[in-house]
Amino acid sequence: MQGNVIFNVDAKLSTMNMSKLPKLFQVELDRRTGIPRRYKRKLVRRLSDLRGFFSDNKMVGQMLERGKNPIIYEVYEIPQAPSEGLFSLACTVLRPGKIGREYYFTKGHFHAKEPASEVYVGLKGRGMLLLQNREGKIAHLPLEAGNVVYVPPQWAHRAINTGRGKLVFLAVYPSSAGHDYGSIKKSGFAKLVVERGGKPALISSRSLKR
Ligand code: M6P
Ligand code: ZN
Repeated sequence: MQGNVIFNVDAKLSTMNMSKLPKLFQVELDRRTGIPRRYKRKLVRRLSDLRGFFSDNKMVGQMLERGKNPIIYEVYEIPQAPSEGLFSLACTVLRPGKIGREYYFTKGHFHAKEPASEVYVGLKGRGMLLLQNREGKIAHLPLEAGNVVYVPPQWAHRAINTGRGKLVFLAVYPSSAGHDYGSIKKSGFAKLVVERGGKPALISSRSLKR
């Protein structure tokens, strides 16, 4: 079948030599969970890793003291060497839940090396992406099964699970982008997403900070 080439090359992720250009690969996403069947690295973020991020610090402290340290999210990464023109992939599984009234979220980050865009593809569940630029301008967009969100350079981004099930999404970003968590940890996002009357609502972060 000339002119109709189908590639189906195994990822061989565990043996990938990061100093060379990546090989052709494809990877299947598990239909039920959305998780890639092959990945290089898995990150697990528990409540203790998000100390200082949720507005109700006191509740976080009390939970950890009682030995309650739930998994908030997991990231399944298929990284590439940090060279221009390469993309890394990451599938995040953000659990449903709240700390007080605030829904579970990812830490959120600016890219360390600007300008770097990112694309989020919603695979499962319901939630939103909260964005904030360096001038403090804030925006939010739905992030859910079946939609795609484009994150332009210089916007910090945080995923929030406002649904009852897991929120699963695939991110594609330049492998040299890096993560700047410090700016967000220091200043925080200007808005929080909380449950109000059974529905998600955005409120000013100053109104809940303890
Ligand atoms: C997405 C990508 C990753 C990121 C992950 C979790 O998959 O943006 O780069 O690591 O979400 O987000 P965070 O790093 O902010 O905790
Ligand atoms: Zn990013």
